[in-house]
Amino acid sequence: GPRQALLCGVRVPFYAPVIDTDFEKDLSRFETREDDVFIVTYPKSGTTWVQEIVWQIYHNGKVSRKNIEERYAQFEKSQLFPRPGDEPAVALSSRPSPRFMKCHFPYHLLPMSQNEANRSKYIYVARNPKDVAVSYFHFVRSFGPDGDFNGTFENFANFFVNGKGSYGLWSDHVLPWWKRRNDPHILFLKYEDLKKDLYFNVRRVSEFLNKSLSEDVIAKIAHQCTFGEMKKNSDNFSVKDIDSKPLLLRKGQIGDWRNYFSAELSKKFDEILVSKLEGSGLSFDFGT
Ligand code: PPS
Repeated sequence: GPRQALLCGVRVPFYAPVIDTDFEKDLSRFETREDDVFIVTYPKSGTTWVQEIVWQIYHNGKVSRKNIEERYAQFEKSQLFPRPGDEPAVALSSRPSPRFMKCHFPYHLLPMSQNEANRSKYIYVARNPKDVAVSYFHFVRSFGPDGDFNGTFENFANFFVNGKGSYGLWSDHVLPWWKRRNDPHILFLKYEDLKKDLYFNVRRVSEFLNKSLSEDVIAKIAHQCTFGEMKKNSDNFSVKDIDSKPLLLRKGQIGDWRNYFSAELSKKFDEILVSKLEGSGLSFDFGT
């Protein structure tokens, strides 16, 4: 089907639009609002986690029973980018404020107003690329028969490390966001930091969003957004129309890659991806 491509004889599902420079002209039609919140990531880096944290911050610690897909619009699926075939477009212009959106676009494809009066907020979440690859592998494997990835982890990892996915090379995605980390409308988070100190990071996110919360509410949110607590509401985090499996909450750990990577593959990731971070000040915890 149109959502698939062959790579080294392995079927690769392109369930999201491949990054295309044509998007840029469509993006200018999108009107940002000051109270828009974008959660931006390279896929499998902690999007859902931060979506849930932000939602609870806006709702004073109340846990929603709605699916995360109903609470957030995926920006790529908006009416700006007509998709061939199956998926209906999301009408963003008619959505009430504040609009909660998730997006996997690189920095240059995110709509950003030059005008402070309607400049949205962007929370970028990054995760070490080895764990991202493992998480992504499980994700693509769990698609229905139509989009099934039929390769091994090794196949997938090679496709990932060569930047063949829908969102390009991991380091090309992360670094431009990292460079803008001090812009007042951008907050740069790391998955591994959230894992290590969720309370501190929930407070950071709430301050960034100008939502002042009591220490109790921050502590409550930090507790409710642990992997185990979110897992209790798995149904809220399953992707509809793909499978009923809770694909968005799998293992939730730092360092699971060690169960999948050969020494050689790890070296390849270091040479092609991790080396690109040198001199940028950005580093990751790869777990033990
Ligand atoms: S997606 O499809 O891009 O939106 O996926 P995304 O949500 O970015 O990434 C999914 C991974 O994030 C893990 N996750 C969490 N880890 C720790 N704590 C919490 N609360 C949490 N919520 C989601 C999820 O388990 C996926 O990682 P893996 O390694 O596959 O478990």
